[in-house]
Amino acid sequence: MSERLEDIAAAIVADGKGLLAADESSGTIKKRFDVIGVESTADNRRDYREMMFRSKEAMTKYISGVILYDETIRQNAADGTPLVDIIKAAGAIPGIKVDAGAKPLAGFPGDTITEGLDGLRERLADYYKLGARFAKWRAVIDIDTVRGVPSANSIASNTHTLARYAALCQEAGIVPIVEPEVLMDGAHSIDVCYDVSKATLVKLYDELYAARVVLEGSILKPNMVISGKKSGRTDSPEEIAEKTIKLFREVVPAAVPGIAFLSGGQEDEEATANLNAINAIGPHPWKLTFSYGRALQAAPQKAWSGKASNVAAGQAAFTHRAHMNHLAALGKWQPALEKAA
Ligand code: 5MM
Repeated sequence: MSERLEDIAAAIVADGKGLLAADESSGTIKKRFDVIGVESTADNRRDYREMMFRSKEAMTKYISGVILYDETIRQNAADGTPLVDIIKAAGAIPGIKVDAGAKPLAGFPGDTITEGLDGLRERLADYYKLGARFAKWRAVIDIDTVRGVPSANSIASNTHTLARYAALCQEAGIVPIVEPEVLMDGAHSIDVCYDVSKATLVKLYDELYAARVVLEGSILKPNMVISGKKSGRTDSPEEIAEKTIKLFREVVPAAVPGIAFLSGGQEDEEATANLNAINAIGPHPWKLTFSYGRALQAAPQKAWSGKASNVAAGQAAFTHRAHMNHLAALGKWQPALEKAA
């Protein structure tokens, strides 16, 4: 594989391929395992992730790269093979989450700031040696119109931090995945989501330019433009696609090679249907694909449920979701394909 940032970024968003976000921190993976009644031990976390990374069809045909957590990038499979080597053997690219999580933003109740810049240059050099060729940093922008959340200071601080992270990544030969997640947890309308996402992305690209980040060697990982979960409204895939693409055409430079969406709490099929609708109204100046965590993993987690005897079922569930999202990334998915499976 070429080591040019532009080539790594292009490989991440190769036609019909997307990212598996398997970078749950210890607290998050424990929550996921609690749901399926599995204890969150290092071995169980390894077994679960090894199951996905050894899903040959998914990893060779549909998944371009995997976002790992610090523990996972250093872990070996049960037979002693580094997990990173299993990912690379499938032709996928190992990546790493480098942020230290979102913390309350002092002076701005309800807003958060993502931490993790201290020592990042040294950590990136270490992760490069461990095989990572891309990284991810997630900024969290909540919406609560009653409380005035997000504040302008939250958007400014988070986008500035994302730009500093992205510049450090590129200095280290690592492609930055830039993730400003506008949460879909609130009671807001799709139009409020549009406005907040637009304010965030306008500021983000200002900051990335100011930090001299080479856009051709970066990937955007955004939310879709969608109503808040507590709004009581379910938007059609067509409306989500139309508003999401309108926003991106206004604010995301064409120099950005790809946009890899987060799923943000959408149901599995919903995330696939929305991605498909977005691609169905192309062509677009950027590749539009998936970087899903929950929407790729909910089904395999349930099918596996911590039992070695369920590994094949877990792999089948993971492969199916990866396949459906592969088709959606090409605008070729149809609901009937879910039933057929
Ligand atoms: C897989 O979840 C990632 C890690 O979350 P924590 O740091 O909170 O443990 C998360 O960053 C994820 O990559 C993105 O939010 C996208 O995941 P979804 O589930 O929204 O597709």
